[in-house]
Amino acid sequence: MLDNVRKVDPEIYSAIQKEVGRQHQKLELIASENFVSEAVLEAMGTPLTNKYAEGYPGKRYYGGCEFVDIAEQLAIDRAQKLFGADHANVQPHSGSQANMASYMALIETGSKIMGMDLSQGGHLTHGSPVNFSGHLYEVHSYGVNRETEAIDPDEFRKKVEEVKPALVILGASAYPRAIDFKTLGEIIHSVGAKALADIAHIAGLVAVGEHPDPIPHMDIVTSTTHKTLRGPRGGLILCKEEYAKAVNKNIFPGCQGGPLMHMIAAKAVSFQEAMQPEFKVYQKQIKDNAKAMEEAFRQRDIRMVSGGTDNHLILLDVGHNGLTGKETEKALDRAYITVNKNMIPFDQQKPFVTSGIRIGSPALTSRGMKQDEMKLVANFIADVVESKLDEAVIESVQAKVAELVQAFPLYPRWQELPA
Ligand code: DSN
Repeated sequence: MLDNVRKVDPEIYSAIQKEVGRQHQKLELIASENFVSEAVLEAMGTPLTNKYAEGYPGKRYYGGCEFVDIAEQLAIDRAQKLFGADHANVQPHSGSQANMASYMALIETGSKIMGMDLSQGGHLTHGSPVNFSGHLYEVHSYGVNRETEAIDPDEFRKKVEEVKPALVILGASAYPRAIDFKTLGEIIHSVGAKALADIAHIAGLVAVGEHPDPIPHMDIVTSTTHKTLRGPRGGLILCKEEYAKAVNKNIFPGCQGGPLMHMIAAKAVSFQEAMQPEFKVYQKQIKDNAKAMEEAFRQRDIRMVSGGTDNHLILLDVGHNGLTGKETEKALDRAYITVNKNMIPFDQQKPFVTSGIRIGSPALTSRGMKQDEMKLVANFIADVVESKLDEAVIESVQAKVAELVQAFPLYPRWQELPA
């Protein structure tokens, strides 16, 4: 494998080899990351990357699209079936572009949008001043209740009625609780606003009924394909038939040119995998694994935002232990545990420092770990945090991680790349 890369570009070969080694060697707990199957990996590395196919299946601006049309139509049909949606657009290069095109499809620029506060779990594209969403729209935000650290429908209603936005965006990047799309969707529509759910983090759970379904309650649903859904890196839009034309037009030519046909083929492969019975078992395991970590943390002096989790992620308040997210992320990395620092609701620290650590179970679940291993992992984290990042503890955890990962091989063929 990679013989040609090794010959043509030894520097890139070496970077790839080291990254493959890192993924195997460390415990991947970044909640938005996952490990794709070998089938998805294979589909990405194909000559489909060579094809220009601006337009949509059967209506392209280039000749020679008959075979990539098959791939894209399969991806569309499978996404619609998987999520029970009227229409799917599988071309967004990313979740951000899926969101951009969807906002353009639903509302005029300059209108009011309302998304979850970035510092309370939201995403940059849901209305941050440093993002296109903040440049093109008048942004407002909702947050979580100070006591419960969860969305309170009454507070949400008050905010929505006060601001009267044109569009409200549900969904989050760091929210450990289930989102009640039905109740919140009704509130949004009651003021005449459009409702969009960005389910990037929870798409896999939604696909198999392990999280409340947004599709019947939203005008548009956007997602990435590479988080719990376990597909290649990319975006996806699902919508009601009435928005199909506007969504397609706003992806291409609205904000993208040629689609990435190798990635679309890989998305199709991942949707096929997601329709198999094993995928439901896998998604359930993701939640069970997060719950196992929650239980382990509860036994220790570790505070979880909102007290725990309903999904694949947990937000730890390491400020409670007198630490910052920044230093904890670095210390855990030295212990071979990969996480990211994250703002927690009402955080007193700056975004580059933070009081929180976000952890998620999808990647380790893909590696085959179950509740016992997840409890061990949570206890490794608690050991490091409770010791206040003591170097001897970090060293001892590192040794235990090095032993644990040996039993859960990742991409075995890739581990054998010659130096
Ligand atoms: N960067 C992603 C995450 O980590 O949640 C969101 O796009």
